[in-house]
Amino acid sequence: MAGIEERTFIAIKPDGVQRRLVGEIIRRFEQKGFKLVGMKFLHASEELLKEHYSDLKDRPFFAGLIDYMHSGPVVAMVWEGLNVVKTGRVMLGETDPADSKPGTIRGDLCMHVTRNIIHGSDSVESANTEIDLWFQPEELVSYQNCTDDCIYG
Ligand code: IDP
Ligand code: MG
Repeated sequence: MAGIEERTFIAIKPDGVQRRLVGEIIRRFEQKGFKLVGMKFLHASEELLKEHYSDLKDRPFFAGLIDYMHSGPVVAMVWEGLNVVKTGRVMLGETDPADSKPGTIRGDLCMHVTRNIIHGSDSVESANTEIDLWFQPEELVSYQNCTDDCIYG
């Protein structure tokens, strides 16, 4: 089906890892029906994080954001599926957990904008840039998902 190969970059931030929310977050993407095509656990360098958040470099919270993201390991993932960028953002909720509806990851699992546990790409273009930044091409696994007929018809 057209569009089912769209990809997004999702990262569980250091607070999500420390709070043992890795399984809960992965469960939500799996149960929705998205396909995992890349995943690694790493302590990201400040250089990588500054590049990842380069659009925000002039914001007053930028230094604190980099310190937070560098405070511990993260889980970096690539998920694939129909409208995964947009739907992924809906599943995350709003940037500020206080504005996020119940049922969303941020709405259910966190409290403050500086500790909002998860990153998700905001457009197909930024998803592709972020995937290229965080993953080598050979780290993305190509395989057939045998549930495609059940999920997409
Ligand atoms: P997003 O993560 O929902 O895409 P962005 O605006 O891209 O939100 O901001 C990136 C990250 O920067 C947020 O997830 C959050 O961790 C942090 N952030 C955004 N706005 C603020 C703020 O006003 N104060 C402190 N941290 C912020
Ligand atoms: Mg963003």
